[in-house]
Amino acid sequence: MNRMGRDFVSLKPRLSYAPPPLNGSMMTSLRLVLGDQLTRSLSALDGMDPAQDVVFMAEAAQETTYVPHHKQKIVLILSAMRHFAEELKSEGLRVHYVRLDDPANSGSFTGELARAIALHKPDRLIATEPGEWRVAQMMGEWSGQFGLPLEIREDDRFFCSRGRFARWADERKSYRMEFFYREMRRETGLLMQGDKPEGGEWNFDKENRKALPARLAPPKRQRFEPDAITREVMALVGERFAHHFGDLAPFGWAVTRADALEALDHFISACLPLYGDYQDAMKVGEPFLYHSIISPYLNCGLLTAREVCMAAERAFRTGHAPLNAVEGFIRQILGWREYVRGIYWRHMPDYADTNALDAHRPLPEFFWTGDTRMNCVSQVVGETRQNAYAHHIQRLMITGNFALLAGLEPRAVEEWYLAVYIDAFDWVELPNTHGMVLFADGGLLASKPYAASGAYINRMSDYCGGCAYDVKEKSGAKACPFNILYWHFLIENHARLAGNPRMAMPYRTLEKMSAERRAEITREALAFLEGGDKPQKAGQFALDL
Ligand code: DLZ
Ligand code: SF4
Repeated sequence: MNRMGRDFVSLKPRLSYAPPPLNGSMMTSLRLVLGDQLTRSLSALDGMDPAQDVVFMAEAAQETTYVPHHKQKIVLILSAMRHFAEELKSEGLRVHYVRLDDPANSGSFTGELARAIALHKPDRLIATEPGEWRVAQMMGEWSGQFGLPLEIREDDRFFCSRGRFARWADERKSYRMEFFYREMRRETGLLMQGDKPEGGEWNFDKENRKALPARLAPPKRQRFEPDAITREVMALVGERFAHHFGDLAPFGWAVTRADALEALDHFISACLPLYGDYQDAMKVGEPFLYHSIISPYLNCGLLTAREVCMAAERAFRTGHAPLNAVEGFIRQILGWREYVRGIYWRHMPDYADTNALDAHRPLPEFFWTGDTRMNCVSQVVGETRQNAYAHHIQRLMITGNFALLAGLEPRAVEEWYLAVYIDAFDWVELPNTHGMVLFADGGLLASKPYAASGAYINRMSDYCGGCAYDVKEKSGAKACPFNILYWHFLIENHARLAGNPRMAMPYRTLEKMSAERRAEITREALAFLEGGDKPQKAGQFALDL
């Protein structure tokens, strides 16, 4: 569970069932492909010599357990890795692949690399820069440890290199996503008319906040039936990670590029046209609505950001989807996704250690069990357990908003997000949770905390109708906890936030409240935070973590 954790495994070579090395006098390169690098055009595979070179892939216990990943997340990554290795082999490439259940598997990248090096005796190692600071630290030691040159290539699956982002960030004091996004639009030409944005505006979000009409039925989502490889991985995960969070089955995620492309096609044809309108809506029993659900594929490499953005742009150009939807979708990928990656690499490792709002409460058990009387939280945790997925507004405005208002410890919240969501890798999860959700970076990433009372949740969802609490009540036993915690959050953080111009309005309202009302808020909030939310079925989904 340690972000900075190193592995101290033995580097002694052991036997492996990987193919034996071929004899030859030319240079042999061992080419590393990590579990989130499953892209055929990966820079580490560039210029591969099929006769000499060997691809290295390892299922590593250290990676599957450093947070208690959702079972479906482990299945997706391991099954996608196995399928990717098979595809490389069918091209005639040599792949050194270590399975998790190989008795000789040492459990770490470093240990498995040592075994592969002993077997294949490469002249050099070639890698693509990893997605995680923790793994980058590990990688930084390999050349010295193994006495071999290690070439680390840029991850050109991203639009913006780390160096490019640093140059952009160096030029300004505060860096807001919106300006970064405009530069990326200009650089890529996506949704541009010459040097002007398509439709005359950069951002159409004002058209994107509609409440979902009660009778609108979102498209049914595709499921991909597990094949023999996936079923084998599911059996392994069921046995080895039974205590991890989340349902193992039904598992319907794509694990191959071909199926991921089909999922992308389905999104573009059936969902994208209404994606913008209902982007922020939430509905009981509709975990996916019009969302793309392609982030797991983008983040492990089955799809590339370029092809996804181009497919969306094509839908606009052919008149299939409106500009507000296409622009909103492209902004998520070309803007937000690239921006958070830039922030991550620019500010790690110190970024993870900040705690600007001095939040220290432990994560409540209901984040794992869903056993709370707050219907909104219970719905989102339940869907997360079932699907390893919740859409952005559920993550931001339900579980995230609760974590922010309740002052939960950033590290605990971050580990939760990293563990439970199928698309969560450190580079994307950390800035989203630490900066956007929790404001723990003090405003580096977001200009204000995304704090909201029950009224927002009621406006954007149908959760409140089925809740034990009353969203209209502001105090007393029935009052919606978000209403009480919202004002308590503002009171507690007065010194830190009252000066923020974007918080001026709520602070003006707070200042008009009587001292008695404020004292009541504090009393009720503390009573709630100290166990006032009486669970209905305590321990039903208790986990052994
Ligand atoms: C998240 C993950 C999991 C669960 N398992 C593996 C694995 O067995 N082998 C692997 O190469 N990568 C895995 N990953 C992804 C890594 O933890 C890590 O996020 C990436 O390698 C990025 O540095
Ligand atoms: Fe959530 Fe409050 Fe609505 Fe209940 S009343 S669902 S706790 S916002």
